[in-house]
Amino acid sequence: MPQLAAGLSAEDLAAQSMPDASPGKWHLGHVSWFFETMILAGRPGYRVVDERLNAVFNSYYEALGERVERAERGLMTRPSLAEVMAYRAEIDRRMEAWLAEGPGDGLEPYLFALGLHHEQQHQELFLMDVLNLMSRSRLDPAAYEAEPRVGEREARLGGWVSFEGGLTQIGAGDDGFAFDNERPAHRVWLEPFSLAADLTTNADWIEFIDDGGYRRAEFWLADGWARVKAEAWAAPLYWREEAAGWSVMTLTGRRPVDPTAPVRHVSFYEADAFARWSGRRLPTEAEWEQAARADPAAFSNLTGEVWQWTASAYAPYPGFCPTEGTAAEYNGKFMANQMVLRGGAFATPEGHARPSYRNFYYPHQRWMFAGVRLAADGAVIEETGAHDAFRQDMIDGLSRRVKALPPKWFYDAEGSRLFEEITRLPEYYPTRQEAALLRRVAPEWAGRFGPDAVLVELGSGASEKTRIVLDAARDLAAYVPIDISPSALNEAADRIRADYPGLKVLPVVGDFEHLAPPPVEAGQGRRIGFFPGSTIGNLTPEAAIALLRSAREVLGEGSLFILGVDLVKSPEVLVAAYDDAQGVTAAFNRNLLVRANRDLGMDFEPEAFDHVALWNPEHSRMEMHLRAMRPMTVRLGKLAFRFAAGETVHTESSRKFDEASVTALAQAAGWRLEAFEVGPEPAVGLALLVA
Ligand code: SAH
Ligand code: AVI
Repeated sequence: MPQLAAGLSAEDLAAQSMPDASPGKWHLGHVSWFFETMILAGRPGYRVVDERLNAVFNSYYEALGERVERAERGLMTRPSLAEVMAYRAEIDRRMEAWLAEGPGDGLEPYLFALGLHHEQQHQELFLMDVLNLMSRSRLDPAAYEAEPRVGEREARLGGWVSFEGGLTQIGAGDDGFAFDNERPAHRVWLEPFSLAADLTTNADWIEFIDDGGYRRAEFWLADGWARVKAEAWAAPLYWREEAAGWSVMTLTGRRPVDPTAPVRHVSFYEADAFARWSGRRLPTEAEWEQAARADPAAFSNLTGEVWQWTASAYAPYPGFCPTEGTAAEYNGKFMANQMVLRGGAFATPEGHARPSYRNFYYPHQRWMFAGVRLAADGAVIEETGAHDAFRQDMIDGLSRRVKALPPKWFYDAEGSRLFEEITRLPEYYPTRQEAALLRRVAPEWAGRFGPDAVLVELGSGASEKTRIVLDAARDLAAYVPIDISPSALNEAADRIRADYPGLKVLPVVGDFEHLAPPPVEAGQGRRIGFFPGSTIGNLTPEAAIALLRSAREVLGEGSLFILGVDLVKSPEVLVAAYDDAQGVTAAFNRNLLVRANRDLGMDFEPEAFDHVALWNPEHSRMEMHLRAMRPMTVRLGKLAFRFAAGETVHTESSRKFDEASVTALAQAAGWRLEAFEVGPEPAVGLALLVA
């Protein structure tokens, strides 16, 4: 294992040699060599195209003599690409002649199918290796304009899928192609188990990181922990922490980490540690296969996103019999010290994967498109809650090691009313300060809107500050307030209609993290996004980038965006603003539990939770928590969630910005920062962004 030399960053380490990857032209030559060696060379009197290429394109077949070591393939200056392509063309010609003659009997038809499936495996390896190569360049080059992928990502379903277990059969039957390692089909006994309907996401992974996942030995296998330390692992491969949040190297270049996307490029050790941190485990390969056969529709992205690590060591099935001849070395000789992955990745060629497919890698390897689907013993829940996002978020949030709920659930009618009360508190400066600053900048900024503009407001609430913009932009064609709280939205829309009779008011109840284009009645005028109140600070940095990115796409080229942000200031001022003397913020916080009791039939005792407001300097954010005063158990249907005395549920983060972090955020989302205005103390900022 490499030692971490003093002064060597994780990135420097990543730039060190990569013994597992090969150049693209090696893959091109090797897959044709495979047909020549496995099929053509077996024919009597066959003369190979070029003896010298055998050693170059032999991957790992000891029976075939000398070869270039894998770690040395990167030094492959010759044969040139043209020579490799000429070799491929010659093998294609010979294989076509072979096909025209008709494959012989015996093993030949199987070896031909094996050659095709082998080539498909290398199509994926090619992309893994290209990405690794690109990741080593300081220029973050994009290998492709759009990600080469087999299909669209499937939407999240939520929840767990439970299975009774019992006696079942896994492995490939006699029909159709399968690799030797998938056979023979055989019986296994399974205890009751559940599998997550969805893959583990980047958001889940960031929580693991934020909770010290890579710093706490208690989650790790000994070998994994040794890797963490020796190679300074702090995140999945290709991730980098920037001012605006995490970024990741992809086949389309370096991108902000998409919190909703399945995590990729994690090793078995990381997958296993994550599962332990989650209070769950990895599935065995038999559980995975049984679930995929029994109820594929109950899962999202079983294949087509990432290979999923299992807890199963890669070992022969009972009765395993390697393919005869040279191909005996294909799979069987790797059956020690590796772990099985199931599923298939976005880069796996169509039709290549199947439920019995056994992919395998060493537990420390990370350059594959590998991720996680969690498993658990027994039944986790009886029904999935795809229809009920609040319920799903409650289950997800209370199941975490560090309990957390998304702040958007604060805003039922009472929550929206309490927020309005907060805006009038002496300690809560942001609303007053922002309104004053907006009065100062609105006339000039509104002058840039042009005729028939459409004002699209995110998280509009009572639409009070909106009036300042409406007063400054008298020729607006339409106002589209978007809010998750129907009561606040509709009451505000009625008041605006009454006070601005000429204006089309088109309210949309919805989640601004899933933005839809404005209603057609709004017309085609320039879109002006308006996102005041520092509500953007309630999102994680990654989600904030994703939101601004999608806003840019939905509002279109030439649009403007007015973004309100609260600025970093002294912790005393901040804490007072989130822990007011009258206890209104505490009531706002506890109302989340009142709402859960009413909407989900839960049995929280809101008064048994303390309101906690604290400044987190590491993440530059105010945090609100609800802290259990004593041990308690709360129920959601048949599910029970335990709180230790003093344990908290993290209910909200309010990130505080400065000009640099706002600039980085805007840039990461593809906007240009046209202006940034700061008001008097306690200061908030307003940014004008241009698409
Ligand atoms: N813009 C107002 C209100 C801010 S309070 C102001 O500056 O004073 C935050 C508002 O965003 C609330 O009205 C809440 O209902 C809404 N909200 C929070 N999360 C949301 C989400 N994910 N989608 C849509 N609206 C949301
Ligand atoms: C809506 N949002 C920006 C408010 C904030 O300051 O984060 C919500 C709030 N939470 C406590 N007080 C106000």
